[in-house]
Amino acid sequence: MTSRFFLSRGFVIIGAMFFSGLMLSACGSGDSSSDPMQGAGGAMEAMHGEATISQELEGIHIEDPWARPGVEGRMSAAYFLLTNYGDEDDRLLSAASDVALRVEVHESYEAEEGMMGMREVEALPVPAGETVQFRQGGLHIMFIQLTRPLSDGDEIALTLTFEKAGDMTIDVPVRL
Ligand SMILES: [Cu+2]
Repeated sequence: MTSRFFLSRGFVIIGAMFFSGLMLSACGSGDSSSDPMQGAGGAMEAMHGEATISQELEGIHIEDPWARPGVEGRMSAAYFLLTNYGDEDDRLLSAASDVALRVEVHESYEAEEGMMGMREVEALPVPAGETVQFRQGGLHIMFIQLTRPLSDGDEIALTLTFEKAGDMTIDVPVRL
């Protein structure tokens, strides 16, 4: 099952009424930069000046996880760097957390001029020896319908299920 969300800069005000500004910025549409990837990179640098957190299992290494604050009933997103130090290619099959009714692996993309969309990725390749970046304006873990508010300073548990490495539960700090 694939979810699709489309946002247009022209619809930002309407979108904000329904989904809140957090969802817009979670998916990179809030960025006024003409290049969403470049804009996201700059935001990441600004937000990642703190000490990094690393968690590892079966050759799968998660670095610097963080999630956006969010309002109960709305959306949020989580980001991290995912590296496969193992000898075999793997795939990220799903994500789960008790902080949201639905948790999906999403990618943002430019649907057409001025439009940003995001869609579910059902089996994300994580090739041996490579790092996959989850970041604003790109891949992200989408929390849909938060079961509780997420506030700066909270920590949430996120379980990632890999085809070969199996389940990996990581602690994800919530921060601005
Ligand atoms: Cu999303």
